[in-house]
Amino acid sequence: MQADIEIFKLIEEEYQRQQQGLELIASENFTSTQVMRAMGNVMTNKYAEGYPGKRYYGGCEVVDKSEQLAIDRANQIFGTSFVNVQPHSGAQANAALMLAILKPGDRILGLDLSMGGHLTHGSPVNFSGKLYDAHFYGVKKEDGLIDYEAMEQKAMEGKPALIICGASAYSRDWDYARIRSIADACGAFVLCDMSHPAGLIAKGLLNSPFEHCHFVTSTTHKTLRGPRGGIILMKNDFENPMGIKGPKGETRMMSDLINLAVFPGTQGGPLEHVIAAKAVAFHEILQDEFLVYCQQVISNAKSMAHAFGERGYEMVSGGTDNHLLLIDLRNKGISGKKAENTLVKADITINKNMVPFDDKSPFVTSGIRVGVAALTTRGLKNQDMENVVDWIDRILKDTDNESEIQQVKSEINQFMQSFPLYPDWKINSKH
Ligand code: DSN
Repeated sequence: MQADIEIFKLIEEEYQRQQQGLELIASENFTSTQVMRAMGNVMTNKYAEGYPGKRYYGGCEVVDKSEQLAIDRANQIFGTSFVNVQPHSGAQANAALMLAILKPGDRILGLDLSMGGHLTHGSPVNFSGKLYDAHFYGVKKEDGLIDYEAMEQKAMEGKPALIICGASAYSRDWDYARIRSIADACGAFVLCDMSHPAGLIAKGLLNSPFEHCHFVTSTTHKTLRGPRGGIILMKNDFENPMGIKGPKGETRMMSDLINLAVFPGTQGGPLEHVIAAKAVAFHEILQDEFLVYCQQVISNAKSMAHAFGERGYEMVSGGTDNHLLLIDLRNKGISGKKAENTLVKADITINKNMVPFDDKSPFVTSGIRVGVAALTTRGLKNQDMENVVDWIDRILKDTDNESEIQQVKSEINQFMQSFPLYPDWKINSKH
């Protein structure tokens, strides 16, 4: 068979792009070489519909062991009693969880997308807004913090079946105990989608949702620094209060309903190579080095907030508790779209983002979201955040100055050579 030169050339190009630029997309990270090795191997060949010990295919005895390792390690990290490691992504995890606990038309209450929420928390263009009756809470105009009073009022009036917390662009921690008490008062379940700060939660650096939220979902590739994928967790399993029975009339536990909602409910064969890579990432998260990494993430984010503040940038909520910042560019007279498109010319990757009470469309936006998880993996420290913000500021101060853009790009490319991404990287069409 002829080697596929085109794709392997593109993989090499993508490696060079990642190596030489400043990666500030808050949902991205650089996974380890052993995680990548676990993702590209013979396990991709295996069909394993079902769960360890209960598969619909023969020959699953090896992948049973690796999937069980992933499950056991995730439970160890989070102190949980149940985890499903099969969701292909965070969106799949949320779809399966909602399928397990809701009926079409049931009411859900999530953080508005334009205030930092996620598509799968009820957006009208997503399954969650099409299948369920989605309502939203937001953040307060005066301080950009979650408006728990409005959440409570909406919950008590609307009696949702599910309250969703967690966000894609919220830089502060959450009061899970308060959300649970609101849910208990209106008879709702609570789902925390911890995708963004999951790594920081894993190492105890942010409030834990597990005591208070019935269900927790996450991606595995953001601050958890694993392969692209999703997981669903519960601290305590419990009998489903919806009265759903099994084939012999037995009461179903929530864990059964969730497993059934992942497979066969929303997915077919699990990606056992990716599950093996999740297990590797979980092994890394259990090490002390990962705590040092997460501490540096938070510290870098605070240094970055300080540097932006010194240069007159306004941050939603005034700063950060986690790995990201949401910057409102309205006082700088530049849109998020223009900022994103200009910064990328200098090899700085961020994303445009709506800010609360935005007057621009989601295609233009008034803000940008920046995160430090990926740069921290590269080895950048507090003093480097000052340089990073300085480069961003030099570009945003004069977005039409092409020679300054090229100058910044060359400084960045030079600087990033000191932080090799994968020093022994080697890929070509023969591999
Ligand atoms: N797209 C991811 C993010 O950037 O936050 C969430 O799905």
